[in-house]
Formats: sequence, C-alpha cells, structure tokens
Amino acid sequence: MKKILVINGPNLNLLGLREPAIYGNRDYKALEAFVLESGLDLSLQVECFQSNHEGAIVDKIQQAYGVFDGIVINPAAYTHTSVAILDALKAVAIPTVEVHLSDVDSREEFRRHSFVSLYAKKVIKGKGFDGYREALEYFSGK
Ligand code: CA2
Repeated sequence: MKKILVINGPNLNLLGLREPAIYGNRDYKALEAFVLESGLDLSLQVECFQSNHEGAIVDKIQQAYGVFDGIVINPAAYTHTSVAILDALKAVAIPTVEVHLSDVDSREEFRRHSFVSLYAKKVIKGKGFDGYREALEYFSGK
C-alpha cells in the first residue's frame, strides 16, 4: 500500500473560525477526517501533519525521505514565500501534489505566485476539501 504524507501549513488549524466564504465552515479536525477517510477509500496509507512553523515543515519533508511515496501539501502562506520548502521537496524528490482550498488565482496578486508549484507534479486550487481527495487520487491512480 502506498504511503502518502499530507502536510498543511500555517493557520489551517484555525479553519472554520473565520472567512467561511473563502475557506468553508468546516474545521481542521473535519479536514483531517475527510483526508483519512479518502485515503481508506483509495487504499492509501495516509498520515496528516500540520504546522505553523516553516522549519518544522522542512524537517517533516526531510524525514519523509525513504518513508513516504507521495506528498500532498497545502503550504498555506508559505506557498508564496518559502524557497526552503521548495528546496526540501526537491531534495527528497518525493512526488508532490500542491493543494489550495481557495482559488488563489482569483484573489490578491501576491497569492498568484507559488514556489512549491515549481516542483509539484500537479496543483489543485479552489475545490475546497475535495481538492485533497483529487490529490490523493493522483497517487492511487483511481
Ligand atoms: O487556499 C488555500 O488553501 C491557501 O493555501 C490558504 C492560506 C493562504 O495564505 C493561501 O494563499 C491559500 C491561508 C490559510 C489560513 O486559513 C485561515 C483559517 C482560519 C481563518 C482564516 C484563515
């Protein structure tokens, strides 16, 4: 069974608290439950990780080397700023799908650029929780 690491970046632990028009009204616990359920459904072994700290995300990506077959990542604000996360993904060379709950292209200009997209095999934007399922499907082949 393929092992997939699902990483969520800063402030996503506060999902559901504010900005429901952009991010929906379900909370982070519901997102984890949705992701784990999708993994079961797609016969994937899924682990979820969330951090508000860039270095902790870099550490987790490094530790994924030789352990995980794929990474699904929503780097949140670090999408637009982090060369460190891009470099970590390149270093471990694990196939990666980037996910955003919102349609980052139709928001502020600064959200249009993603460092992680320079490495990701696929980028899914604006599909809410379903985007995570689509990312997992990429690895399951379903
Ligand atoms: O659309 C996405 O998934 C984002 O990655 C979410 C990030 C944002 O910085 C990216 O540009 C797009 C922000 C996540 C913050 O989540 C919140 C949670 C509760 C209340 C407000 C924001």
